[in-house]
Amino acid sequence: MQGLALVIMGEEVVVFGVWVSPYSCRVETALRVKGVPYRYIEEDLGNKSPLLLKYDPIHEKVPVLVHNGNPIAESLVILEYIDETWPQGFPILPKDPYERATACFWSKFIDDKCMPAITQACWGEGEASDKAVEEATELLMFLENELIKEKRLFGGERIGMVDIAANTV
Ligand SMILES: N[C@@H](CCC(=O)N[C@@H](CS)C(=O)NCC(=O)O)C(=O)O
Repeated sequence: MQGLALVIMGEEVVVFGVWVSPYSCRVETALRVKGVPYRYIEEDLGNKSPLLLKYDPIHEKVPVLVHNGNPIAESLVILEYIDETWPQGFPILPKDPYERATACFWSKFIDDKCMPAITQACWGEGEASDKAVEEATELLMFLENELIKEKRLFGGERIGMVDIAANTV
C-alpha cells in the first residue's frame, strides 16, 4: 500500500484525498492558487490506509493535509492553515477581521446547512427528498444574495475562502 511506504518529512506537503470529494478538492484548489507543490495520495474509503487512520483518528475522513509531518484535518481548518502558512501571493481569507469572520461564517453555513440539505435532496427518497429540495433551494438563495452583494465572487474580484468552499455545492 503506497500510504504505508510513504515517508513524510522535511518540507513535504501531502494531501490525502478522494478525487470525487468536494472537501478534498477545496484543499487542492487552495494549494494550487497559492502555488504550493504537493503530493497527492488517493484514498480508498472502503479500505482506508493506516496513515489516514493515524493522521485523522477522530473522523477518519479525507482530506488530511500533512505538512512537515504535522497532520491537519477538516477542509475549512486546512484552508486557514494554508493561508497562514503560505501568506505570499493569493490571499484566501481577508485581512480585515470583520470580513474574515464573515467569510468564515458563510463557509460554515455551506458545510453545516447547505451540504446536508443538498445531499438529502440528491440522494434522499420520497417525501424527505422533496422537502430537502425546498430547503436546499431556500438555503442557496441566501448564498446567492451574498454573491450579488459581493460583486462577481464571494471574495470580491478574486476567489477566496467562500468561493473555494461553495465551489462544491
Ligand atoms: N467536515 C469534513 C468532511 C469530510 C468528509 O465528509 N469526507 C468524506 C469524503 S467526501 C469522507 O472521508 N468520508 C469517509 C467516511 O465517512 O468514512 C471536511 O470538511 O473535511
